[in-house]
Amino acid sequence: MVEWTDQERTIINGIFASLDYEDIGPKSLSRCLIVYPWTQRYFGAFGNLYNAEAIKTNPNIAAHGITVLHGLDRALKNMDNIKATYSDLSVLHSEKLHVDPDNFKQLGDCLTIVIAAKMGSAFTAEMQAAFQKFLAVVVSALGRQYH
Ligand code: HNI
Repeated sequence: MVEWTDQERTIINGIFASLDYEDIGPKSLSRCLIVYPWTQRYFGAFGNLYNAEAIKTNPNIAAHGITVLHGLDRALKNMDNIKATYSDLSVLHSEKLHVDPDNFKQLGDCLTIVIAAKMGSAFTAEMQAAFQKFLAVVVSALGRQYH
C-alpha cells in the first residue's frame, strides 16, 4: 500500500487541476509515438502515422491522448487504491491490446516532459518528485494483470 504525504496529495491534485487535457493529452501521446516509434504498432487502426507531422495532426491520436489523461483521473480520485482501480484497464491492455507494459513508463515520461515544458520553472523538483511517484504507482498498477 502506497503512502502519500499531504504535500504529495496537494501537489498531484494541483497539477491535475491546472491541466489542460485537450492540449496536454494529444501532445503527450503524439510525443510518445514519435520518440518511441515502436509504440505506433498499437495504433494501426488510427490512420496516418507516416511522420512526426502526421502523428501530431492525427485527430484520432489527439482524441486518444485525451482519453488516456481521463484514464489518469481514475487514479487521482482513488489514490489510496490505484491497484484495484486499474485492474480492468490492466486486463484490457494485457489481454486484448497486448501492449508491452514497458511502454506505460515511456508514455508517463512523455507526459512529465510535456507538463514541464508548459509549466516551465513553476514545475519544481518537489512537484516532479510527487508526480513521478504518482506515475510509478499508475505504471505498476497497469502492469499488474500481466503474466
Ligand atoms: Ni491505453 C485504450 C488508458 C498507456 C494503447 N488506454 C485505453 C483506454 C484508456 C487507456 C482509459 C480506453 C479504454 C476503454 O476503451 O475502455 N493507457 C491508459 C493509461 C495509460 C495508457 C492511463 C498509461 C499512462 N495505452 C498506453 C500505452 C499504449 C496504449 C503506453 C501503447 C503504446 N490504450 C492503447 C490502445 C487502446 C488503449 C491501443 C485502444 C484504443 C482504441 O480506441 O482502439
